[in-house]
Amino acid sequence: MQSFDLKARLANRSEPFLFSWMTVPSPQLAGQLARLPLEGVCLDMQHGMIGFSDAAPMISAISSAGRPAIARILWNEPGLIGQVLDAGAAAVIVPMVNSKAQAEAVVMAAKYPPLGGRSWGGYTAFQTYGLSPADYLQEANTITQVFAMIETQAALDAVEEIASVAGLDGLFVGPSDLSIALSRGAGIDKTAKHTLEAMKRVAAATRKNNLVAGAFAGSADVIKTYAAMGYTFMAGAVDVELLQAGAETLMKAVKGV
Ligand code: 3PY
Ligand code: MG
Repeated sequence: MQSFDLKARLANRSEPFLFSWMTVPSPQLAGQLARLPLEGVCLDMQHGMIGFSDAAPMISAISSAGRPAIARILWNEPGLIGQVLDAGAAAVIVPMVNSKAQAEAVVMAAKYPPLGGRSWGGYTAFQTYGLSPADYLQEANTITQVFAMIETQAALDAVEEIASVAGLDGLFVGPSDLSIALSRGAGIDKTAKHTLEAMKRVAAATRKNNLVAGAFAGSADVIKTYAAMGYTFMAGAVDVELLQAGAETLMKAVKGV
């Protein structure tokens, strides 16, 4: 039986919800990260090395540790959305959602009627949430959180329309892709003026529609900057970067380098 209520937690916007970000396919590491003092674990199935057969036991390890498993899937494809939700993911983050129609397609795949048209068969999800199939059908639209990524010029241009799509739970900014797009390929800068201006617009669209404002942040400084703009659902620690930081801290303490 699941011990978290992600929707209720995200409704409390006084305290940001910070989660780690995994690129390495390992259920053991997923279980370890789920026990760190962050509130959830996201599997990056777009740019990490994690395929669905890796993700299924990772989602189970994270859920068993009492944390919500979040999946950033490979692309905006209905089959990929249903697959991770059926495996028990508590939230799905869908990359490159560039129009209202694309956001409607996300909801169609992720939510059961009357909001959408998700296909039935979440056998592992029933177990994860400790619900009978009949109860899962009633609860699923609430317990699974769906985020559309805003990370292109087209998405930014349409962000107010995207945010108005019924059934979306939040928007999630990909500041790397967004800053590349806004600078026409000149650079990646998660806190450049143009990036932050765009993110203010995204945050305003979430506020207007009572959606959760999410973003990939990465470091403490970036988290604080985004939190001050109203972002409350943020990725704060990438698995391989945590290892690197740990090794660097050790070497600095021992050898001063
Ligand atoms: C981006 O910043 O573009 C992302 O997709 C987050 O990793
Ligand atoms: Mg991206």
